[in-house]
Amino acid sequence: MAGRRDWTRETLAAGVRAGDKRALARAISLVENSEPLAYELIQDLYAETGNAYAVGITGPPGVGKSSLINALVRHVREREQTVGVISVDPSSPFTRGALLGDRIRLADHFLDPGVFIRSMGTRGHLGGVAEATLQAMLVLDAAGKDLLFLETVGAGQSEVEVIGIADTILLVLMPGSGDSVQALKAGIMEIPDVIAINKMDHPAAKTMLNEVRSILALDHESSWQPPIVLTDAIRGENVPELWEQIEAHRAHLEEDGQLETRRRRNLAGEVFTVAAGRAKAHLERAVADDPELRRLLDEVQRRELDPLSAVDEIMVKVFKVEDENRADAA
Ligand SMILES: Nc1nc2c(ncn2[C@@H]2O[C@H](COP(=O)(O)OP(=O)(O)OP(=O)(O)O)[C@@H](O)[C@H]2O)c(=O)[nH]1
Ligand SMILES: [Mg+2]
Repeated sequence: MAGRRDWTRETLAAGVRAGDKRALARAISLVENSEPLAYELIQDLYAETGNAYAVGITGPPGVGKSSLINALVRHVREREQTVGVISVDPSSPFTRGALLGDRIRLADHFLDPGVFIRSMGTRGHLGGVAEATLQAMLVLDAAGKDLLFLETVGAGQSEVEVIGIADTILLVLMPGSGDSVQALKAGIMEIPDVIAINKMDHPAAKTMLNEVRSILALDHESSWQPPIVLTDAIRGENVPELWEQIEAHRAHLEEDGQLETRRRRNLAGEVFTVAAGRAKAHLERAVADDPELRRLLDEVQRRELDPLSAVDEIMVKVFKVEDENRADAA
């Protein structure tokens, strides 16, 4: 039995390929901690990925995302599909297995060899949330999981970046979560492909359904109209119908090569997001370590130097790039 320190690049890659739970757990811990071995592992495995279908599940806190994932996992397991689940909790520091609530909710599946579940804290990951999540998803993809479920809370910019790698995005709402309806209306959440209104027993469920439906009706352009499904995650009500809608979206994407287009766009987006995250971290370090750069910021504050001139100097000094427009004008 390989102990904690015994994993090598080769044994870890072999363990991941075999879907060994200990190897997967170790690989994702390495990812969380930005360990060099994680990068090497992804290098080795990347060519073998792209087979899993990824469903992103997002929505406000407490609407029942984890409960719904639990019910969906049960449903797809009945159909013999294997699943990897990553629950991202950007606010929590690294804690293997993170949230107690999720643990209990997803405990049904812990002994099932066809299911791998992991909560991931990402605060403190050098490359940010998107980078850590992308790598964890690639690990589970390489492990041969048919389906990947990725849970994120909320719909802020960083969550959108995280969920951006999913093939199908499921937005979970519950009656009374008015803020998210507002966000949908404002177009902040132009992301969902399928919408679940969970806790359908709630007296306001129908009202919410109509509200969401009327917002979606404003969009006449898309070739895909997000279906809305009322669900009860605890009793499993309408979970098969929800899964059917997710599969319908998948079929829609696969129909005319749209899935490939979307994945290409998603991966390009991830590369840019991760590169931008690294560039920002590099910049922050450079400013912190360089009194001259810090002085520039002081000068901006004292109004002795305008902000864009400071930017120019920083770009030249830190990234060795001249502003093209300005260089042309000069
Ligand atoms: N009545 C009812 N309760 C539900 C339903 N789905 C989830 N719950 C309950 O709602 C609470 C939150 O459920 P979770 O599945 O943890 O919700 P979540 O969206 O994953 O929560 P966070 O990850 O903390 O944002 C739990 O107490 C669940 O038991 C449902 O369909 N009906
Ligand atoms: Mg949850």
